[in-house]
Amino acid sequence: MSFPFSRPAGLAVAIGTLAAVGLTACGGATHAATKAAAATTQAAPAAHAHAEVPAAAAQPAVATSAVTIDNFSFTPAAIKVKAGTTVTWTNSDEEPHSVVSSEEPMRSHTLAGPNNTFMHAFSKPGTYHYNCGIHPFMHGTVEVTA
Ligand SMILES: [Cu+2]
Repeated sequence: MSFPFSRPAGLAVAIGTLAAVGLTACGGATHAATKAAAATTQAAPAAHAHAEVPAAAAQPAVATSAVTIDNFSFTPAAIKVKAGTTVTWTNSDEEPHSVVSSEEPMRSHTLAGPNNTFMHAFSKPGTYHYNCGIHPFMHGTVEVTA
């Protein structure tokens, strides 16, 4: 690209004119859409990161004695009960699951179909981790308070 101006002032005018032309040419819907797309692209990773923070954080234990197994997860994953409470797990999935723990010795039958509940009484205070014996990636905890 060459400018038919010899003086710096003329060059500045030419650049200013080109910039104005560029803005004008870009001033339509296409430019607005590009800006919107750029804004969306920048906002998306931030929103994604924000969404991951609560999921990664440990969830507070819910005061309940009923755990539902749904979509390959124990819900709530962390519960809190008083010592002596009997906790009931109910499998709402089509898939069979079980409840197994070595910290609080318990091993349920396979929860499936009409035989889809398991009950276990927790007598000693402590925090007990358990998992599904069929899907070890399914975790839960029972916090037993005095
Ligand atoms: Cu399972």
